[in-house]
Amino acid sequence: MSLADMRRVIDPDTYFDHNSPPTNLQWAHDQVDEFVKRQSPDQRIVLVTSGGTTVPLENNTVRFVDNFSAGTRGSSSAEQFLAMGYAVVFLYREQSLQPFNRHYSHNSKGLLSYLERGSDGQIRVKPEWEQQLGRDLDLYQKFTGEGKLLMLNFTTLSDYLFLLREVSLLVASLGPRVMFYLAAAVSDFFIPSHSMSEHKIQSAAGDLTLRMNQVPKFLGPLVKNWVPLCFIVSFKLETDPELLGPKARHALEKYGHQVVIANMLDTRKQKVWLFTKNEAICPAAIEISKEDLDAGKDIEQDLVVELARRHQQYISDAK
Ligand code: PAZ
Repeated sequence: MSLADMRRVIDPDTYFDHNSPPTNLQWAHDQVDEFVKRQSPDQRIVLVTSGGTTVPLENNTVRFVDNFSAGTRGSSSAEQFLAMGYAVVFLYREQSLQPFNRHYSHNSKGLLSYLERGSDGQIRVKPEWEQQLGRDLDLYQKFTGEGKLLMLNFTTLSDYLFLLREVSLLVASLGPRVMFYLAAAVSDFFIPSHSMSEHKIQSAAGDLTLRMNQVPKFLGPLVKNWVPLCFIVSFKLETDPELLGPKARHALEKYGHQVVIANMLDTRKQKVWLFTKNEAICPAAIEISKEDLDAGKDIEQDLVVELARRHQQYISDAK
């Protein structure tokens, strides 16, 4: 393949011609279409993306590159958006944390530790878990039953990008009342399908050297072409504190969207900074104490309240 071909393949506009859509794309399209039609004309809607994308090393995938994200931010935020009256499309990595389920699915306890057999022989929830589990079950059933929570899952980078574009194009015409809350940890590098080994990479040849291409920057097309009227919140994660501010500012300047939320890997559950056009030098910080964190408070409660406030202002300004 020539260099020119390579460049064409990794251009955001042509990415979709060179990679296969996920098997749930049509299903997701129909679900989102129905979901949107069910909402009232002034309903605020948010697309929350959550969890990490995988990057396969083989077309018949045995091995893949993954990342750390558990989906805590996304699943907790989705609960908070629902509590604040939003309708939520939750685009999440398969087997990562999900709203209302998140307290039970991924801890060291395991499902069986929540259950016991009563004296009547029936299996039941242990009394100490009844209140919390009952509350989460009721909320989950309420929001799904009312058509306010729609969950779509992805695994690979490519699944994610196809689904993101699909949802975007379906909600674009709703304009300012739609928020994009892009908390998923999306890979920066991938191996294009045509450069990948077709079958399982064999070890007989010795060490493995990987060459990965840069993933095209999709925030550009998203902001400019797919959903130019929507309220867009992206996230920036770093491990080097010197880079966080400059990179968040750079993203804001380059894409011109509404908010970049900056967080450090180690402290992401306790502190985030909100960069906006008017707060590029002195971003607003949202922080919770270690005591609050240990007591089970999620920083997303405060974060989402603040974003919803800014979103409401954005909607009013657009009228
Ligand atoms: O999923 P999680 O709660 O473990 O982590 C959340 C996060 C750090 C992935 C999110 O806050 C974030 O920064 N997402 C964007 C990461 C990036 O820069 O690609």
